[in-house]
Amino acid sequence: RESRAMKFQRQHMDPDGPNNNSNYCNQMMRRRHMTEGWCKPVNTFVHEPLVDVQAVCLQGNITCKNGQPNCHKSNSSMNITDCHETSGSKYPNCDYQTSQKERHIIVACEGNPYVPVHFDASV
Ligand code: T3P
Repeated sequence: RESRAMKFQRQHMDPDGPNNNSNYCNQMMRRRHMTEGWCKPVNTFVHEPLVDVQAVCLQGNITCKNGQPNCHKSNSSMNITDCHETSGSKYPNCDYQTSQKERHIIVACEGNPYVPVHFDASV
């Protein structure tokens, strides 16, 4: 079965993107299986090398939104794309707004090796 670390990569890693395309989120949310059973309402893709995102687990330690102590904020801003479900989206026709940004990312990390398992926020 899919580990939490692999799930993070499926949901949040796209080192080669973005493809500068307003349909990016519609395509990627479907391709990465986040439109099966429901439309995942908010999801961020990170366009940086995996090693650089994994390294965030060694960077500034902060409290996660859910109160757990294992979140980390990237020292540098990163290229990301935020996908937000539109008001007109209706499952199974999941529809997303695509917004490219440069932000510091906040991820939760777990395990040994200590790797990202959840995307908490961008700031
Ligand atoms: P996951 O835990 O699988 O990474 O918070 C609920 C989900 O929304 C969570 O999924 C992360 C995702 N999310 C983003 O991907 N980007 C954001 O900026 C925020 C706020 C949430």
